[in-house]
Amino acid sequence: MRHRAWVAMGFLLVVAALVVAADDPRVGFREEFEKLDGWSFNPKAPCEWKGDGQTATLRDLPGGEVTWGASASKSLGKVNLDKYPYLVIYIAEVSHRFNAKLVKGDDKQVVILGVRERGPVAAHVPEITGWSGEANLSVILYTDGDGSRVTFDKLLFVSELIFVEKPARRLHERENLLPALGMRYGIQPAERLRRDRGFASERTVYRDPLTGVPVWKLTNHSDLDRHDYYDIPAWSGDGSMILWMTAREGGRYRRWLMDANGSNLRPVPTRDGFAIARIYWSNVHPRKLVVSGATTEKRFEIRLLDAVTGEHSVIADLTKLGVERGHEPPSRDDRMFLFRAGAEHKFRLLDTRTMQVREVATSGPIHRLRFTRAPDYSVFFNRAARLGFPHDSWVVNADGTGLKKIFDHSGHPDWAPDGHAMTCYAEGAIYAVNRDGSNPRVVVKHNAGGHGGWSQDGRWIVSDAPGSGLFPHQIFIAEANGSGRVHPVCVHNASYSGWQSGVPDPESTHPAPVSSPDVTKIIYDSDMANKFSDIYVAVCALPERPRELQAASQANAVKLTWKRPAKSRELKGYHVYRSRTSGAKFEQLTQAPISTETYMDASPPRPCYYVVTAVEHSGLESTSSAEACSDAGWPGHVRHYFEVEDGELSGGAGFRLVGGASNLYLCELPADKPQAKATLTVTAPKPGEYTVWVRVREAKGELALDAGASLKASVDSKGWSWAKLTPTVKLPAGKTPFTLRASGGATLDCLLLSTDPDFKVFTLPRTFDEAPDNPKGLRVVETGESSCELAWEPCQSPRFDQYNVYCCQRDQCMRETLVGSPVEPRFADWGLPANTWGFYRVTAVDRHGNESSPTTHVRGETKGYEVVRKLVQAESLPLASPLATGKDKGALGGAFIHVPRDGGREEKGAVALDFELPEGGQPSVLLRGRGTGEKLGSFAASLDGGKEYVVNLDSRAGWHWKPIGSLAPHTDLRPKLSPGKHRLVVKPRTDGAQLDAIFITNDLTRELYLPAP
Ligand SMILES: [Ca+2]
Ligand SMILES: [Ca+2]
Ligand SMILES: [Ca+2]
Repeated sequence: MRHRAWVAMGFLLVVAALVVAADDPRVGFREEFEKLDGWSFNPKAPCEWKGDGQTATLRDLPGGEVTWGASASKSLGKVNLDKYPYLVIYIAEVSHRFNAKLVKGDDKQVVILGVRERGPVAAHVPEITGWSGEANLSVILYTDGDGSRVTFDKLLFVSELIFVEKPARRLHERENLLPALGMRYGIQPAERLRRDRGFASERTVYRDPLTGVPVWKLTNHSDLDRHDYYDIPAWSGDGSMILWMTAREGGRYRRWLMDANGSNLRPVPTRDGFAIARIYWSNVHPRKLVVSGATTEKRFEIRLLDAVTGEHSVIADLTKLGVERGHEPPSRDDRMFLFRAGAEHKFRLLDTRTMQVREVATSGPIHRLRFTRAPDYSVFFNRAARLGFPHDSWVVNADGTGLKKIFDHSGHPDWAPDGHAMTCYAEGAIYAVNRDGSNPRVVVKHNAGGHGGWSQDGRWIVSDAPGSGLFPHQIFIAEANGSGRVHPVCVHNASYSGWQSGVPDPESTHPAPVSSPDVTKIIYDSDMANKFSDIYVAVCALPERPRELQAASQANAVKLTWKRPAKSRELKGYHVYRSRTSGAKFEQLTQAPISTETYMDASPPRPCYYVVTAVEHSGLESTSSAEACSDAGWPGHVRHYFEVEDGELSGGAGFRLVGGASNLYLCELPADKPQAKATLTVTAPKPGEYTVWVRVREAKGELALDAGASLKASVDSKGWSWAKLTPTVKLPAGKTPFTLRASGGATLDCLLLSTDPDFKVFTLPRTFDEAPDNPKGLRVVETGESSCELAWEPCQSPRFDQYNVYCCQRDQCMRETLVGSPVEPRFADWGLPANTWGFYRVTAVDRHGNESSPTTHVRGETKGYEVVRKLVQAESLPLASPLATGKDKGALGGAFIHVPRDGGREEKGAVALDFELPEGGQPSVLLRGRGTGEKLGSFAASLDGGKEYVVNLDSRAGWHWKPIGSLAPHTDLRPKLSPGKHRLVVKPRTDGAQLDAIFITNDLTRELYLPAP
């Protein structure tokens, strides 16, 4: 199992020091597990229930119908929840996951979920359940995981919590939504993941638990991965590539690219040794980057860099211009650049057409500096809250005139794409204010907020929230038009940590969402899988579909023409589909997306029906265009679909983002808004008697359609269903307005119009509901100490999008978990313990979400090796002058070593550590320490007299661990050491640098949660 020994030891100390007195007045109910009577068990889930007079252990046994865990339940009698609202369970041991439910009458609710660590865990029962007063309660304690085990020490209801009793996660709160990936950590076998152009896809696709929209976890690496920031585009202008940052090359961030579907992870290509300092996507060239940096001759230049070929061209030589090296994001035409001027109250503006630099005075120290995005190059800055200056928002013209304060606040500011207004966070709300400072207004008040900015179409404000407010731990979009409506997109579950938290990069724990060029996707960061963040993308809309499809009959062929969608910056091309039956059974005619708005179908069967879709570079595909028929007069039946929310929604009707809706959106007709209606225009290709169906959810009462005639259906449905309206309606060819109302409230997805009254409508209006064939030839290619590589035959379906790889610890795969969604027919599972085995199977998924049946299982088994894990206290090593020992409660062993801060000595001493690696290999070396005062705590380390690596410990973060350069755990660049003895030398480089401990390991599956006191 995992190596959590230190964590466990730390916890025992806390618990030993803590005795809950029997007469504690805060305790209203107590179960100490001294006796084990009164408990009952699920007969379908065999388990063992054993006690030792102080604790009770519940263990899942093999057999039975329920193979995923075990449960024990007991009636607790009456508990006064007003007086004792907290349930606290002291867990002495937990092997997998522990959960608890409370039962009151018929109401059964999860109150504690997914606890993986021993210790007391608390839940505020009234807040979670809505129950109050004196209640007759039963408790169900259950474990997750085949063969899982949990040992209980105490179960209490208390009036208030003491300091060790931490509230449990709420549902959706900080839950790792891909638990199997959270269990896989350690060293990625980079050599196994190399592909032709870059590294293999790390993408895993899942559904958000809140809205059901697809979410792509794009990186799966134990070191830090993040995108840049909420106001800096992550996608290239055409949506084909993502620019991101990763520390996987050891120690510090480097800029990498990936394709928009999550494949081909690779460093940004550079040439001639040009060292990139700043990097942004060009606003003009869809696949180019604007970078600044240094040449090998120490010239500082701004360059235009082709992200595909790596070719550079120089935009400006900064060496002689007297500007600072780093530039801010360029103007919208890439012509103007902003530079800070150190601590001075001014900035510099470079016009690359004239190569003139203008100095512009500001009103105080600058915190953020940006163009407003208006065409006049006006500049925004906010003042840094220091030296008595407030944190407020200003604009100034490019020529230095018109300096003006526009708003008294400036939390996370961002500008509309046309520069007409700014938004920022203030007083629990997102505010918008015009560029001249007029009309300050609340976009949405949600009481906790975050980083947010405008979508590139100006329609939305995309934002995030920490664990509080109206949208805890969520990414949401607010309508920028002032309607006040907000649409949750997904749960990010990032920790939102501060600078004192000691997490490796606090900024990477703030999701900082930013949308893609066509606003179909939102990228964000989250550390939910482990402390070292990863990049996620939530799908928030499908691409727009092609317009005005026409079919023209020509001799033996049919020529199709259509119009490019209005919003199509990310468009890769189109797919053309044909069927003999209107509305069903379409086959894809195009293998790869085509880039023209025309298609010639030679010798099709007649009559036949066509639809066209738009596909973006990420692989997302639109819903189908309106149908066209090969023959005039539309022989055969008509079956046409329309999205209800595309209509005009009025009287309190709104739309909502829901993963299960045909195009991710539906129309909401609230029960308490009798005037709510949706009016949409439908087009009938020929006159006739039409039947209308509507796809509904959460619908009650009467659904009424005014289509000139009046149609009705009685609805009563919580889940999705199709309501058939009666009677039929006689429609002319062409357009007819339809108005829909619901007497008891309903949500409406889409509508089907057909001349075929007997049509069996049961699926989504997607044209394709057939799953691809399952992948063939799944086999284990190679296994290592911590990895298992699989391969299979490529999927042949032209609709193929990705594979899903599932893993489980037993062949029934009752609780198998998703571990990856690669696009390649190969996958390396890694971060596995040595000497362990599991079963894998793989499915194929198409662009419409249809998933094939799985392959049969293959068994993968990792190899064993001798694990070395050496934790050495710095204070235990022989110290050379001027090194001295210091004491601190936060240091391991209560002590550390340092160079005392008594003024700039040349010689700072060194410590040497001898260790042995019996099998040799590639060890990781980490230092625990901190800086003091303003300075970094800086050390140099070398192994066996080799190259010196610098490791800088941030003063703000307190005591923390950091890997040494290329001895970082998560890189394949670590030196290979021969079996036997080795020597590590660590030298302080700054006065006041404090070294607490050194950790050396060859443990490939080591979690980076290192020991803390
Ligand atoms: Ca990561
Ligand atoms: Ca819909
Ligand atoms: Ca120590």
